[in-house]
Amino acid sequence: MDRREMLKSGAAAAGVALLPQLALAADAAGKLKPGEFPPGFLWGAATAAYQVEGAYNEDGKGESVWDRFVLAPGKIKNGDTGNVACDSYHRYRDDIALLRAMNLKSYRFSIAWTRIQPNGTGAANARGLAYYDRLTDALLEAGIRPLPTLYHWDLPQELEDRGGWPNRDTAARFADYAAIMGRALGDRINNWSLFNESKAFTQLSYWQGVFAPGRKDALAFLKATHTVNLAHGSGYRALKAANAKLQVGSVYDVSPHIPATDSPADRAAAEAMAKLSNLWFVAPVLTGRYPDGVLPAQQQAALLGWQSGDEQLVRADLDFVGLNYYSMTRVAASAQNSGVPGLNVTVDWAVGPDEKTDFGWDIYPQGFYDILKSMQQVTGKRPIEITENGAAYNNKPDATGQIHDPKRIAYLRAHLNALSRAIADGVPVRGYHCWSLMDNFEWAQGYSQRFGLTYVDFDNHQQRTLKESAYWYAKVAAANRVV
Ligand code: IFM
Repeated sequence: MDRREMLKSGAAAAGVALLPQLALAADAAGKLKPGEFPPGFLWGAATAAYQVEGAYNEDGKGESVWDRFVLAPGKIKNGDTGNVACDSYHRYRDDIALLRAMNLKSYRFSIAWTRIQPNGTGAANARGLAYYDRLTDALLEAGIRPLPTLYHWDLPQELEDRGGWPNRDTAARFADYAAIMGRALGDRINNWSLFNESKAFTQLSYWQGVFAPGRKDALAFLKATHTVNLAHGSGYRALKAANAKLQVGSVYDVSPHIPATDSPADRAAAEAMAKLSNLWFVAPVLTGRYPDGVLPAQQQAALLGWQSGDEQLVRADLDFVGLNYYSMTRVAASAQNSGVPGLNVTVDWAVGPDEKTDFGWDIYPQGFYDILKSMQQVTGKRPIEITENGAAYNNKPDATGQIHDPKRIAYLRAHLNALSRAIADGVPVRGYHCWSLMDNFEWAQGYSQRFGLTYVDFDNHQQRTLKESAYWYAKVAAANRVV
């Protein structure tokens, strides 16, 4: 058996055997004690390309919208950029050592489209592909399942110049890119995610204007949502055409939407916003239909740029669903229109009575349980993976160099207990990824918000130090229960 063949069989061990595991898990679920997880549960950690890789212009990489956006004055706290970030492009072996130190068996990372197609179209850049080839092989050698996301927000700038996600053609470009990746790594990577948090990036990038490319145009946002759904369909088909055995999922950020008061207006606003945020992507992808009651029915097709036949094109019969959970969302009715026709709402993540993380987000573990139960009504029997959950706490090393982050441990403990309860109550969750493996570039917040289990010293060659929470999480993964 040559090395590549060995890695392929490693891939089988690290990933393909998930279906039998899941059956086992479903069997065991009802018998779980509080804080326990089913046998074979996958423990992991997550990162994303722009947030950790650095090497923003190496080996033929093209410019992404984030490479451009961070240069605009005032967009990113302290003027930070992801040019170097955690330097994972050069230090991925150190990152894998961190995963191993934490007894983790799954690594969720993302692929930078601009390393593969520098301008978003055309032939693959061999040096960019080679990086993900090396990363994949090194993970498999370490017995860790690679779980790549194709799109974690770093659109090639050239595609943005052609209209970005509001331009329907971007869905076809995404499918070309997905096909390249499926052909290049589908022999060793079995589980693929199409998108990360379609809701967050379309709302923040095209509606609120706080993420790259910084557009504030509610109508462009609506078009973007539909192109992203078309790209789910086209990307799914492209991966399956590249290799019919691939298991294809996508990652959705979900959150219970709680009315600010009990008034009928606030309740209606929360309900509409919940549909726009929690269901707007997963529902069309699984059913071919958008949720009713968000856009005025007569205008919906025009607002989305919907064409006849799209009910088939958006469909992707996902093999698994990734869910990210951080906090709840409070919603109130507003006198002003949000820019989206028919939607008069104000939204706030941090006005509840609960304790907050350092980012100011409400800590609400019950919401994790609630949203899993409600999403299961949409996703049915499909396996779910928690693809992100975590908290920003900005603890620094003490005099001995150790990082004590008891609040992160408390946050994770409470959320894992809620997750264990949801699994015991029948939600088919097969894995959990903490956000994040390490401190990294937190988008508009730059390096000011630290989500990592690992401390990264950005002033000292990106030196990595496991935090107290990492040692705790390692014990959880080894014991397969909350400790
Ligand atoms: O850092 C982000 C990640 O890129 C997507 N999900 C939320 C995280 C914390 O804000």
